[in-house]
Amino acid sequence: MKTGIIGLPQVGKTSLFVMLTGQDVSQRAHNPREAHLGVAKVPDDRLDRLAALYNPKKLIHASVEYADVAALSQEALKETAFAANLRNVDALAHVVRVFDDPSIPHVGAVDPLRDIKNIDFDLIVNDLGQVEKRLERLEKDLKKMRTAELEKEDELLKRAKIHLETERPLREMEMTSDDKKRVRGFMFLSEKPILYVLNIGESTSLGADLEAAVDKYGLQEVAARPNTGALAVCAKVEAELAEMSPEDAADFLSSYGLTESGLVRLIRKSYELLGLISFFTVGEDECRAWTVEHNSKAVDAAGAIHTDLSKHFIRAETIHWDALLEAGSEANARAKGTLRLEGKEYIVKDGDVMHIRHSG
Ligand SMILES: Nc1nc2c(ncn2[C@@H]2O[C@H](COP(=O)(O)OP(=O)(O)OP(=O)(O)O)[C@@H](O)[C@H]2O)c(=O)[nH]1
Ligand SMILES: [Mg+2]
Repeated sequence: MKTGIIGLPQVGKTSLFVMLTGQDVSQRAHNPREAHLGVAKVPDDRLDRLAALYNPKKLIHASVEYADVAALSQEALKETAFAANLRNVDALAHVVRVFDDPSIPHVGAVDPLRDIKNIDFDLIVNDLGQVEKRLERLEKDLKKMRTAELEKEDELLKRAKIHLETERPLREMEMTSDDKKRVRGFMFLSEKPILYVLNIGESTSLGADLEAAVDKYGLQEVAARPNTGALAVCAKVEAELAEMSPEDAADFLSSYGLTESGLVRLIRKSYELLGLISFFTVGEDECRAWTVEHNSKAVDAAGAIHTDLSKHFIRAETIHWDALLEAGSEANARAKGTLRLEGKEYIVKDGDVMHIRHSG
């Protein structure tokens, strides 16, 4: 999974990127048209606790890729390299300025809703340009030859055009899975699921402020739209957290009335937004988290590990992570009957531990 970090100038995009990936970008000469690319480990307490049981040689968390691009504007989007960096991501994280700091200029007073509308507008205009170009081409092609497929595409893009012209992003347009396949090649920017990340200032009541931020800035309605989410983080505090030992970080968090870092909340929200879940494989060699889509079957989960495993799938020994911890070992769980054998069609649950039996 790859997420593109977007936003207006100087809102904290790179700060967020550094907090997520732990990558030091300060020393790198940064061509503003090139993206910083980095990988964030998906923190998962469940996996850590399973690892404590197995003491494996390797512990592998799931990971998410992030691209930190230059500030977004209609002009920037016209540049092929800039737009290309964003087209190939699965989701967008739009960093919105809330923190108050007179030394860091902003487009005006702090107004998250205005900034959200403006950036969404730029994405919409870019998509509209693409749709219009394709429709012109289609009109010519349809004069030469009418095929059912071309007509369907024409109809869909006309509907998309009307939708975009009313300043609504494509992520809010109803599309069947066939429709989605038809437009996949365009990699429309306003179609991508989006998470609005409010970057709020430091305060002594940070825990409460983070929780209240979405309501306070009137984003409840926006956040409830299809394929959209919102949450608040404090990039400044997160940057400090990133440099601490786990024990110090826990103390530091609780001094702000927090139990989790913004990083954990942000990644969880992204998973929710993209409809993703995690399952685990465990053993003395390796404990590992895998990412699959919500409602995946056991055979698809096997395929996420290796295509051969889905081909030669027999059964999946399955147990929920907490039941395994409670039993203390797979043997105990088997004796208790909490370790089950599931078939290909079993719908994997978030937090399942699976061992795929195969004939390959
Ligand atoms: N006071 C305060 N300053 C912040 C916060 N987050 C980021 N900043 C500062 O804002 C400035 C811009 O931060 P960046 O992370 O570089 O922002 P950016 O969006 O990547 O900026 P561009 O790439 O230039 O558009 C830096 O000086 C940061 O230290 C915050 O929560 N509070
Ligand atoms: Mg930056």
